[in-house]
Amino acid sequence: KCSSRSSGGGGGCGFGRKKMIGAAAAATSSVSVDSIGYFIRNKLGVWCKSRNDRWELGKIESAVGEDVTVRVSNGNMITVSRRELLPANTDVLDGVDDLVELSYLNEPSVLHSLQYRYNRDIIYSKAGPVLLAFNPFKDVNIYGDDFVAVYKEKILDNPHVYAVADAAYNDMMKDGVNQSIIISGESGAGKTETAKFAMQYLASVKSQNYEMKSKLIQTSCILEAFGNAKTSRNWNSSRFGKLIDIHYSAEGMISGACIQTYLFEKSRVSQICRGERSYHVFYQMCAGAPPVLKDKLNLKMSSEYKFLNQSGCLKINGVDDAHNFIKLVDAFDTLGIHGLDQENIFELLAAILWLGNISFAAIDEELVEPVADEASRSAARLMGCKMDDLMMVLSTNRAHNMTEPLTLQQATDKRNTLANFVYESLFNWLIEEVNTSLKGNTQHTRHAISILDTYGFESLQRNSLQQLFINYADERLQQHFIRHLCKLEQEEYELEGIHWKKVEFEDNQECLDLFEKKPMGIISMLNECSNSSIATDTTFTEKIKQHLSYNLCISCEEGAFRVRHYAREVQYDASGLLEKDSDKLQFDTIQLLSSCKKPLNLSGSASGVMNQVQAAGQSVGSKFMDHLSKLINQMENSKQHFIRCIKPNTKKLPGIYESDIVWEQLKCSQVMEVMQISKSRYPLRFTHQEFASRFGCLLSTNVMCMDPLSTSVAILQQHRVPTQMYQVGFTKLFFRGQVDALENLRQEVLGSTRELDNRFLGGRV
Ligand code: AD9
Ligand code: MG
Repeated sequence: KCSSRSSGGGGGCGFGRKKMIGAAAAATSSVSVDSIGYFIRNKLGVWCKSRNDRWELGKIESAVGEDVTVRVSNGNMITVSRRELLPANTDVLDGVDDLVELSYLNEPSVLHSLQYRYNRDIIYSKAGPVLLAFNPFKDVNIYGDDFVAVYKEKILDNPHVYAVADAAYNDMMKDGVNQSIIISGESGAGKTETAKFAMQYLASVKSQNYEMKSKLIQTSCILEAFGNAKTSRNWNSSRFGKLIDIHYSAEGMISGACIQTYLFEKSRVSQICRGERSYHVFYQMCAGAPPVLKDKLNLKMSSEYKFLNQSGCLKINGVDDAHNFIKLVDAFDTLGIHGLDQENIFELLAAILWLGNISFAAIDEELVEPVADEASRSAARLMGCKMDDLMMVLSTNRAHNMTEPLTLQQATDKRNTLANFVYESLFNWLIEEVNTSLKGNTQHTRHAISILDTYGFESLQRNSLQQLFINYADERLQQHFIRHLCKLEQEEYELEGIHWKKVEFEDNQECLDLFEKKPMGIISMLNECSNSSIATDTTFTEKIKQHLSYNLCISCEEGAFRVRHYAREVQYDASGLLEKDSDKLQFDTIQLLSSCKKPLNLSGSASGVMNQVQAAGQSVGSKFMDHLSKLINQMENSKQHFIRCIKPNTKKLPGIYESDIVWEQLKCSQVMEVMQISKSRYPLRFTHQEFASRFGCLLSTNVMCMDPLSTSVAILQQHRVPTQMYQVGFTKLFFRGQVDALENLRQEVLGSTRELDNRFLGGRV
């Protein structure tokens, strides 16, 4: 029996597609002992693992005791324990659009279905309420104006990022509620590309104001030039998280937009790992600046700058930096950042490169001073400060009327901190400029659609503060994802006392407590230590050990600690954590920056880079925790659409599907659990009151005086709505699908052909 209550989904269940959709989640269990005979008689497919640990599809030939012999697709026989056998779906279900439609939601079935689609360049699939987006690593020709039109007109309704964007736009227009599209996935999985496609759709869904549309599209070019870089995992890795709000008027026209960024990786300016690059804009400028500008900036080739040549990687295959420089200048023009501002931006970038070339000469065994050469002269000139002041800052620490000479390490660190700071300030200033340009007409704004392009989980060889915060944010967003799609849904079923097959999922609250508890969580303790003059990285780890060892998600080692994140365990190096978290500039560096004339004020704009000098000093962690809470709050107050990007292989090549890599991503993002809950989901709900008053007209008059619950049940029984289609909760009725038959009857009874009352039905699915 395949009713919602029987929830077993074992081998004996029929295989008709429609019938099985009702079968609940537990269909992941192995082929039951009783059904082996059924599988043999009906030549049904099963999955078993071969010796090399790969899933093989086959048919059961015979079974003796615990052992089952299976003939796999290539004709070989494999003998496995019957407990290791999993039921396979019939071919009819190959490549279904929504994985929830599979009769069996087990690992090999899901992997097979996704591979079936991927091999045919069908990169999008639904996993219940989540869109899975596979990175094709090639052009799949499913984007652009023609495709926008096709999804707009609903000519196609297969899974696509355009379909998600379309749903968000329509829901906003219909329900008058803000929407958010939350894109997550590993580095290189395709989040930023997906965000751009969503934005492209949202900018074109109605014939929008041309100027605003092109500004919005061109924004990505600037953000990527300044905020993306080649890493070992992605040639165009975003080194910041971003949320783009697109504002709409009541008529659905774009009225403006606003970008928020977080956790920008400034250390990349002065330090890059082998094989990686710094921010694209440096290489673009060195390759593409016209001769006049080059002269003005005393600009050399990228290979001549230490900040760029330190990693042994200056070029990216297939990327034309010089051409991208032209595109960047075009984007600046489109967004209204021209002339003097552009020149000042390039002066600052060149100043940063020259800062990196400043070398130090020993003045005694330990101490050094900067060399007065082309590098220091160019850096001072381009920053608009006095050469002597720069030399002084890089040769001594001055505080409280004391002057201390510097060691090579101290001098290098100070120079790098200065370069990182100037670049980060420039990045923040640019975001403000872009936002000013996108501000549009706020008076007309009614609602917004936000697109979140998050940082993916990171576990590098050496993990420091940046990874700690990225992974904390990822942990928080994962909780949001799971809470929204699993926890709240099941809690409501439980509260309402309806019968469903409970799906267990891992809650990461314990790991979040580790970070968030006050005053004894990692972020609070970090904040306290980085503001203390006596705390060190060692005392910080001691403190963790002392106060957090009760938490099973953490363990401490010499100079490091390990956190068990929902995705993976990561070891964080404690050295330098406090300094990075305090993010303080030395007093004399601040003075130097304040004395800078021209470029740091970027044509005298009130929100010039210098304003950021004053803002520096607040602990990075505490700032970020506040920002993240606001971000999540904003999303919670909107209708959410989830997209999970998946990397099909680690080689970054098209046409390769590595099952273990895909499974790892599905498993750790808990997409399987979300699907299982969706399978037994009741998407349409009415309170008894709502249902009784809407459909009460379908009852014979003698039962009209009953309470709403009894009226509702009477309506359902009188009209013979199949019991597997609904459940009766304490305060609500839950339906598996639409109640079309009742709606049609209601229309007949009311003798009216008018359209369904959409407002009444809206928002309940
Ligand atoms: V990171 O966390 O910022 O390092 P993302 O953002 O997840 O990462 P990104 O969008 O940058 O990954 O995608 C990586 C590369 O995959 C892109 O540069 C494209 O070359 C490729 N890609 C991703 N999605 C698509 C697509 N839908 N079609 C074609 C794609 N290529
Ligand atoms: Mg990205």
